[in-house]
Amino acid sequence: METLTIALSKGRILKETLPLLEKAGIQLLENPDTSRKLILDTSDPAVKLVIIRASDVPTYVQYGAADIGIAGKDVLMEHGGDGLYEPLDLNIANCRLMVAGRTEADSGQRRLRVATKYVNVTRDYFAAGGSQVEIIKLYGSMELAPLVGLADIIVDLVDTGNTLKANGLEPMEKIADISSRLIVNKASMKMKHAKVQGFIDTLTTIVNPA
Ligand code: PRT
Ligand code: MG
Repeated sequence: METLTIALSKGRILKETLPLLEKAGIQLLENPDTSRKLILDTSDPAVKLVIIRASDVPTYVQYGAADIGIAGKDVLMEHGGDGLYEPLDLNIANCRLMVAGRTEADSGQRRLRVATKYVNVTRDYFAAGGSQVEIIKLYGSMELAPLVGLADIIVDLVDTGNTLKANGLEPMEKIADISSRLIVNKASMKMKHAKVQGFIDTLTTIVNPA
């Protein structure tokens, strides 16, 4: 039997993906919140989900460890598009990638320090604007960096803006609108074409009903 392996992350992406899969007739056989399994069976014996870190999803799909993945555009911009097709915007887990800081941020003569986990995107964004910045790579809680003097500004995701506000930070510039995308391994697209294309078509109709 030809199987389809779909990689995605726990948390908001899984939560917003499950209703789409259900409309496609695919249900999880166990509760992902309580299960410790990393490979989840579904009601379709030919479809399995693998649950991994959000930032690892493009890597699994690029190398063919999963045929299909669901990843935020932020993660895809940072990873680059090697070995991947990106056929469908799922319009879930929407937010914005922004520059934020304290309005009075002023580094004086030295280069602005920017804390972010999006090192590649941040470098390209400031380079395109002609600014030389020093980038400080963090793995989380970027909002803390300006408060403790680690950085002048941050590049992070913003949804409601409540996290920025709670930490005395303000949105300054929008880098990109973000949503989650379906990504497909290029070899799977060839070798399992009917199955993969069928899945893309089904989800396309669910996400963009005529
Ligand atoms: O932690 P890990 O490395 O496993 O991954 P992750 O933290 O990136 O995973 P997860 O599940 O938190 O996010 C997965 C994806 O969800 C991201 O890659 C985005 O594409 C998408 N997404 C959508 C968001 C948000 N909205 C979001 N608001 N991801 C994170 N946030 C965080 C943001 O970083 C900030 O800390 O929420 C906070 C801001 O929210 P507001 O509402 O206070 O503005
Ligand atoms: Mg997280």
